[in-house]
Amino acid sequence: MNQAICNNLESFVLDKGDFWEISCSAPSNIALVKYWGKDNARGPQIPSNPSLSFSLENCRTFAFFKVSKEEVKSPSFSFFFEGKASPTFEKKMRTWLTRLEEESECARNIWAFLSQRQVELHSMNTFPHSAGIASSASSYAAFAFCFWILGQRLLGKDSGAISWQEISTWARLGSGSACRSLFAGFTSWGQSNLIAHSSDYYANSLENVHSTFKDIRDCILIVDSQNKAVSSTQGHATMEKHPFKDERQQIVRQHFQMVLNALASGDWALLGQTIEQEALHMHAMMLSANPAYLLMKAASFNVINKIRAYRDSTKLPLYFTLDAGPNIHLLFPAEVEVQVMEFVREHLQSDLENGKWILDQVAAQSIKQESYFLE
Ligand code: 2P0
Repeated sequence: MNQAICNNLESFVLDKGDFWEISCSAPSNIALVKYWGKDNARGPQIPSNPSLSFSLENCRTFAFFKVSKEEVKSPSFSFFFEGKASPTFEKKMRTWLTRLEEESECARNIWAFLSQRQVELHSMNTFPHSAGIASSASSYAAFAFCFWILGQRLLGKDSGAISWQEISTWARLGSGSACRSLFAGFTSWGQSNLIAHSSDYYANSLENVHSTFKDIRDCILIVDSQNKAVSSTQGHATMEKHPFKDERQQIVRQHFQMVLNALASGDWALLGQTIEQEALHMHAMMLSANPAYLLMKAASFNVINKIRAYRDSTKLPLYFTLDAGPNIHLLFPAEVEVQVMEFVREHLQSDLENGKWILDQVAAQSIKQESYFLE
């Protein structure tokens, strides 16, 4: 498991004399049961419903964090995305750290320390921007880990155990779905009587998963990579006064239970039918919001219809889900990869933007001690 692999906290920190350099990579994730709507009355980033996802092995964010050890006369705090200064990300990081300060004493110490130091944050993704892959999930997960590692160093606890729940909580405060990216394999987030120790504050690894799903493939079919007209954060907000708010809660909880049953029993058909229903239900919430909006494109519908027709004729277990965007995640077991990828090339590629797709799979490890930026 991921947790066993990174027990040595010190290995994430390089001592460069006047500076510490902390780096790691974290995976993005794709939800099978969607976090859609927040319960703002109960605190920041509290989900309206339990959600469930798996982490992606290859779609990752590399985070690199450089901080001066001693106080400096002119403290600085800057963010570089793919090597270029990004004031937008810098602002997001500041907002996140301020939010973290309110929630955790350890985070308060970190922010107080950073505000007297020279700080550089760097990130880059292994996947293209706006490809239907949640870069906020992998970014906040990676930086939550880096900040937490610094916090342990400041407390002199370099050799202690990693508190995945605390790091997941910190990531959630950056972006809800990020809390699920701290775990390999399948993950759930949100209080549910169906899962012991489940919480609205952090995610947990889902243990009861049949071996048939352990090497699940996800071919991400890029229909459109333009920025979305309505962000996920805005989308969550439309659920506050949504005319089908109560119905959504009832149905998403049914989906959650059915997906748990399917994952435990190894039932591909139940899993596949339920996740398709769930993805389309979330998009139906967008269509019926006030004001209504539509993130799927004509090609999204073409691709879905072709997937269903191919499944009907071949009886192969391939199913789709969508994130909050137009791109299609095509899920199938590893043993049918050759046939499915032939189908993708022959029948779906013409519907895709520049014929682009990304083949990924369930992550065997979440946080990795690696960096694009260092030798
Ligand atoms: C999910 N999504 O469960 C759902 C399904 C998109 C569709 O979580 O406002 O970026 O930062 O907490 O986590 C996207 O929303 O929203 C999301 P914030 P987030 O993956």
